[in-house]
Amino acid sequence: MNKVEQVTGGLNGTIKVPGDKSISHRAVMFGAIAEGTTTIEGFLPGEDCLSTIDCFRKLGIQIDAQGDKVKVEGKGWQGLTEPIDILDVGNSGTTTRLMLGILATRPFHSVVIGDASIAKRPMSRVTDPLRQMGAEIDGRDNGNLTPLSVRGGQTKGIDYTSKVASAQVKSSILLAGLQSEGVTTVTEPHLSRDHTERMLRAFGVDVDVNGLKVSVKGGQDLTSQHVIVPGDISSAAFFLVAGAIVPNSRIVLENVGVNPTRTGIIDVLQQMGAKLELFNERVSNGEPVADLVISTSDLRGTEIAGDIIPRLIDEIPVIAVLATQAQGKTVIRDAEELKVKETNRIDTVVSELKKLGANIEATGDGMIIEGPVQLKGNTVNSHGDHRIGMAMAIAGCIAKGSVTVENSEAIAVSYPNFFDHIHTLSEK
Ligand code: SPQ
Repeated sequence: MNKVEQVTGGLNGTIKVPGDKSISHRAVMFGAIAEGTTTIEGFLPGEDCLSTIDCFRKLGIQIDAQGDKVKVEGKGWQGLTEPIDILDVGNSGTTTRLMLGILATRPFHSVVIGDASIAKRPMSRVTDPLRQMGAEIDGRDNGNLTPLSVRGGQTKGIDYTSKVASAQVKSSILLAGLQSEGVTTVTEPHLSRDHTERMLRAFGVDVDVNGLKVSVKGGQDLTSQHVIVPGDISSAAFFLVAGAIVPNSRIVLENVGVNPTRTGIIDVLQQMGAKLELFNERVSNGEPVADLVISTSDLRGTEIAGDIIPRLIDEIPVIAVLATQAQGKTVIRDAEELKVKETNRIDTVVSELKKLGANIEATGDGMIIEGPVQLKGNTVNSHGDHRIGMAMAIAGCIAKGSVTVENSEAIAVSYPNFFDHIHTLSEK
């Protein structure tokens, strides 16, 4: 549980948000299947990425983790060995789905399990295509829900059209494709984050990208790398919103990843009239990076739908908080995917923000928020979802009175020092 008081003197100062979660997971997994020692700098030591490390240790890989520095002793694809223990992914959907793609081609048996939230999340979006490729996967609800048992082996390439824009689906199938016979192609309806494509190339893999189609040839090996992980824009998003809505604020966020498949939050803030600037734009290790500066802003409502949704899917809970402070209506559509995240994020955002007095309604594929509204203190619950917990804490910075966030421990999944950053910025 954590209590957040209304911030009256503004949020001011400079912070570095922790490493990107998506990139940290991939760096460990790709390092584990690569030949040689992969070193990672800027790794996110959050619970989700630590679950990935734990699973790959159980698969026989030696991994030395010291805070944000990690060393992975890869031994090539053949270096993964049958685990004697269950592979526990904790709360992490990325670990589950990407690791299933790797396990699909390994000639041994393994069992994948996670927490109560993972047990509700749909896995058939990856287990169906992986089975079509030849992997034997079973589990509750005909292989849709954990615990899942996997017996990998000889797999064939697939030409797969995904119904959802999902980097986890795309990555899982591509990873299996790397050790399958022939070519594997994944086509998605809108572009999802492309960290897998970028990092596979850095590890020496040939990846062919043609619009929404990505292909890899089977029989490809990876070579170890030094990976530098930029700050996570999904974590920065909480302070971008806080800086825009808390009066008298100016926050500098250093070293944030600004990969165009992730920057929907920047587009929305600018569309809503926020004072946001990017400095020192550069490319680090194949990923665009910048320093961001946000100041208190007059905001107007907006419409968020279509192609932009996968570019800001994880930011919608905090965008809802932002919209409560904007003049007029904000409409979010085409975001059904929110229903299958750590919680049903349409329901949890709406129920928790209503407790603070927001004018917000759920729709079938998103939500409608009317602002501006003076939020009021109350007790809310993260429902075990890190992004809901952080969004509510940011709402607490502007609510009259104080906001108590129950189950705030969930925040450690992606942003272990989140509350320290709120305190640092409010003391300046
Ligand atoms: O890993 P997990 O639990 O799925 O985490 C979330 C998050 O909010 O941190 C989603 F709940 O991020 C996903 C993201 O929504 C991470 C991710 C990735 O690293 O590939 C891709 C997105 O999911 P998806 O299903 O759209 O591919």
